[in-house]
Amino acid sequence: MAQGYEVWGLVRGQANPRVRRVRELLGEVHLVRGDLLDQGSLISAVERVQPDEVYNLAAISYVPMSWQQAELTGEVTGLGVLRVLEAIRVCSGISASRSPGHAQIRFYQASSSEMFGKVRESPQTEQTPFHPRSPYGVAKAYGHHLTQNYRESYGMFAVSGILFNHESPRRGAEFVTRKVSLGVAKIKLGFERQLRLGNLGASRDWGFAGDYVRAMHLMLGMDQPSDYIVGTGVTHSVGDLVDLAFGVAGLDWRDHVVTDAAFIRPAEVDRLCANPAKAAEDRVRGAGHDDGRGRPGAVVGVRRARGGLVRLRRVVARARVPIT
Ligand code: F7E
Repeated sequence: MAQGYEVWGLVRGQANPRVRRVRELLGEVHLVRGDLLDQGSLISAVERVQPDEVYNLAAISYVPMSWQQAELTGEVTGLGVLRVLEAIRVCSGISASRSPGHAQIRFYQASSSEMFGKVRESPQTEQTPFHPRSPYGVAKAYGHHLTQNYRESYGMFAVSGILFNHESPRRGAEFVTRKVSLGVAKIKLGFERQLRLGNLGASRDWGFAGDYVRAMHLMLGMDQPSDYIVGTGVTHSVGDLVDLAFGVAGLDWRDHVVTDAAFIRPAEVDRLCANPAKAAEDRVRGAGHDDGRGRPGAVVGVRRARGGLVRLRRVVARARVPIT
């Protein structure tokens, strides 16, 4: 919005209690109704907003949930991508015989390092084959390939950003970074004695969400559509994170952390590490840190200036993504 964008967020459900929180946090964001499970509602949303860019960040994004609700994960995280792409295609009048014109809607798909799963090589590049380890990773791989397919089939400006873990103070408390930081605070303040965690041996390439949102925006501003890895190239274990967080509070994690089988996943992604060389080479990268207040929604659309004015519309669709 600071860049002159008009931002639209997609909200679903009747009397959705999260809408009030979005309004409190992001009062200038316009809201439009729609659901990734409902093709017609997405067509209506795109028709109403007339976005220049659409960013699909919507997903059931908590990986353990994807084993509990595998079908729903496939519907939202996988087929939801198809429905957004179809809404754009239909509203733009694109068909096998009619390519998009010059002022086409640009589409960003939030793909995930979880697609690499049981990694074939390290660090991972845009060429590394996928071996997803969860229904979430499988659904994301579908969305990634579909985005490429719509680009190749219809000439759409559709790009897939393969983002490694990205964190901020707004991250949900169920994800390990916030679970650890909040857990340490509660123990330090005497509210809790223990922190129950799963696999401390897993390693992730953690980056800052604010930077990665800038990278998404830059991707849609490229001359040609292309897919990019976004990550730091530095990996740490969950154990390292725990050790550091307790250390900052002057505590020894061994006195408080308990391994709980409930948080061990049926199949784990052991170690992820990005090779973001292509993004760096093409200058697709976030430009420094922000204050952490900017919260990505689920679908973002950008509209370029016409008649000298920069006007940006951004559709933020949330499908079962907790707003905290
Ligand atoms: O787990 C381990 C866990 O839930 C990180 C999502 O945004 O990033 C995120 O997926 C690691 C895993 O994130 C606990 O087993 C240990 O190895 O914070 P997480 P994630 O699964 O890596 C990717 C890129 C996405 O696309 C996803 O949408 O930490 N771990 N003990 C634990 N994880 C959790 N949540 N809770 C624990 O107690």
